[in-house]
Amino acid sequence: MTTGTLITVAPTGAELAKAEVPALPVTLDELLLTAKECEALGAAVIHVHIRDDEARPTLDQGRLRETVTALRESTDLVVQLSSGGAVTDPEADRLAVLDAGPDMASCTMGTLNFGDDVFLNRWEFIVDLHTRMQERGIVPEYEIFDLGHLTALQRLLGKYGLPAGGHVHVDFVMGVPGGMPGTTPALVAAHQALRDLPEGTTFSATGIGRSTIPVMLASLSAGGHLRVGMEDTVTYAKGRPVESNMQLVARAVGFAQLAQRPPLTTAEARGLLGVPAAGR
Ligand code: KMH
Ligand code: ZN
Repeated sequence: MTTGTLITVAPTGAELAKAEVPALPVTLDELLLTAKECEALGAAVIHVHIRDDEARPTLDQGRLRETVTALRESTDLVVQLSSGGAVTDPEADRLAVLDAGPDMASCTMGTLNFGDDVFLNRWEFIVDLHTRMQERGIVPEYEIFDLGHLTALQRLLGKYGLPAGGHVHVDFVMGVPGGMPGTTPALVAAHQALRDLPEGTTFSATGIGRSTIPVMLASLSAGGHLRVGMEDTVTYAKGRPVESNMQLVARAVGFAQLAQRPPLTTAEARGLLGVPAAGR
């Protein structure tokens, strides 16, 4: 059954430089303002990467904890920390992200070329992430950059069981140089492959760069959900830089309403994903 649309905002990422993209939220204050405004527009989940005082990506434990606490105090958003970090982050630091106690964390389902870099996700590392999240009641979002990552997820769930919360949610990250393209046929192929996963598995999708709109439309028409944000897209239209994450969320909300699948509230999103209710 097709429901309303889960909208995730990914406001910062680890790849872009503040000097080149001044609208990128990098301080805690900028992140909180973005979070509150995106929630008011219709976002229900925030996918979080943080930066240090020089705006460089960091997995500093103190800052992660402070960020989770502050987001919980000022929003009802589902707080999803990135365990992907930056391509240079060591596995131990990426696993330690879970110590900050988020509602959710990302879990990338395989290694891939990532532009000129390599985004390393060894099988044993994936198993560690999945089982630690099970133990701690943290709900994973499985990041799928390529079709084979869904096969790896099928293997993971078969060997180690369902995630915390019992519901499987994946995110198709499309259009990364080295992963699947951000096209309708690729999304249809990924959607078809969900048949091999547990009944009721849900998906969202995001298209990097100029693939953002085709992926958004394809996902909505296939019954999927949406992730948008400056982590993935910094050009709004040809020759027009993105002004803010809110601009991207507002566009996604507009498309979702046109599709007659309006944004899910944060409470509805928690119900869908198996994340416990907000404590505020
Ligand atoms: N920054 C990328 C290397 C995730 O957040 O889990 C990994 C990434 C995926 O963004
Ligand atoms: Zn990310």
